[in-house]
Amino acid sequence: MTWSGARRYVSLTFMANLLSSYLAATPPEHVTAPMAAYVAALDQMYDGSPEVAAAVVRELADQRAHLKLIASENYASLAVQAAMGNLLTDKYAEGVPGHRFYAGCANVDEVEQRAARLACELFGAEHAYVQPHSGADANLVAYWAILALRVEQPRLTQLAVKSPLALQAEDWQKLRRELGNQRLLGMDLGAGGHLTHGYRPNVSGRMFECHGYGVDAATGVLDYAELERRARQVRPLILLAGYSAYPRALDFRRLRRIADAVGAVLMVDMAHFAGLVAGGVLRGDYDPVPFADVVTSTTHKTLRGPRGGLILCRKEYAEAVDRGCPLVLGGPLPHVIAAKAVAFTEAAQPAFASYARGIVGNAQALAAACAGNGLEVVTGGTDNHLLLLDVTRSGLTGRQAESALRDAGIMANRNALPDDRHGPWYTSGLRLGTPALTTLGMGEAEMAEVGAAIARVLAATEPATISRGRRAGSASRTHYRIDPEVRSAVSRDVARLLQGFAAYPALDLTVLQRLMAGAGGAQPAPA
Ligand code: DSN
Repeated sequence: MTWSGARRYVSLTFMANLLSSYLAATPPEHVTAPMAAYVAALDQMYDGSPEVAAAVVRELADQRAHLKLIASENYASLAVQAAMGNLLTDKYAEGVPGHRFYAGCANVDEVEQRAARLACELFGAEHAYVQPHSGADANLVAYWAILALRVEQPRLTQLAVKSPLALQAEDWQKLRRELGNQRLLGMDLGAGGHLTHGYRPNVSGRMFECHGYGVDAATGVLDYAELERRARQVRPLILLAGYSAYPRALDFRRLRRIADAVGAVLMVDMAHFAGLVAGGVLRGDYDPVPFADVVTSTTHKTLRGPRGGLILCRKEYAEAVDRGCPLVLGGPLPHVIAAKAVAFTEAAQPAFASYARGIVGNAQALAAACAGNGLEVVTGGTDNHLLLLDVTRSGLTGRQAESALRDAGIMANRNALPDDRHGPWYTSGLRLGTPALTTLGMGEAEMAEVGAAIARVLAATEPATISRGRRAGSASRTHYRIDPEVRSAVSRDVARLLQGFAAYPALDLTVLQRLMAGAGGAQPAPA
């Protein structure tokens, strides 16, 4: 850049000087590395976009002010965040370590190999692929890897060619139809499955002939005998296990037997409970890795790493899975892979095992507190990190319950229940998870308070009455009225509870807010 170019560049930046303000206002003995690093990062961010820097600080304030019970969320460590926010984002590295389509990948190779090795060690897996950008990507790569190995490869061998590129147009069309004509058997979305497990509006529901299995209508628990009957009837290529809203442990030995009985590939999506597997809570028959052919996961839920995906598989699937790019993915995200390596290192520590035990203990304590306060807990409890409440009795929809809780400082998400009469948008259920509160250090005593607070809010909330139109006079499924006194009292209780359990305690929110407010008038620096 020429001198005048540099001057022009500087003229477009905003000079907030957050770091120098922080250092000037803080006695040296009170300056901490996490605060200095965070303020310096915000300073850089502010130069690019003051609005984004401000949103980050507002988000911290928001996270500090609410009890986070969203089962799929957590608080990734500052080390994980720092590993994600750096120049590794610049690098293209399509391919796999040692075999890339771009020059200069030595450092990315090192990071990716480390992450994959750590993932194998953590889960006792034969092979790990750490490139998927998300759980949805991981599932798509896994599906296509299974299709490649089980459908495409035999056909290519039969036709004596090595690659689909060598096929005649007619054979290629035939193979494409064959690839698109396979059967997937996964848990119904309404029973707690995931939308990438064959839901029609998702690509998974379009590329397979999809069949679903549910839970027992009376108990809400998976009925393995019925699942086996379904599997024998459908004879799927893939039997898929895993969930995003099912509160019980799955018996993978039994699922393996069912898959073997019908010649299916057993694929498990452990996105929600990977941290419980890594922490040794779900072991033996409840650990999917020894039983499944392919296991997919996210890295940011109970596993507490960066937002991203992961695939573990048996050796025979390794080559197909490693072709995730170009199969599904483009270039990997080396900065996120670096953060996965940090997270896997953290998850291998003994402290993570006690964290995982704490998640489940807290979920069970929260379920007991909810039930003890008159709420209906689906299946009567939980074996994992989440529980489901049926809010029908309160006369509310899940949507109303979710909003009323948020008003009182409690963040959870609505969730459809099996055969939900309110459908997937309004729902009759609430999903509560304990990974985030456990990260904050809360224990069973706090769960008792949280359960009581939830019950109190729901008891003090009622649906509003629709005043106009076709449904005038009937109960709204969206609007509600919450007793303002209860709302204020619970908000106060939540604030008091959170005072002892701050998210990111190494960060001084008041200082960050003061620095941002001081920078509010920052102008583009004069050229
Ligand atoms: N959206 C995630 C969840 O909340 O379970 C799954 O993708």
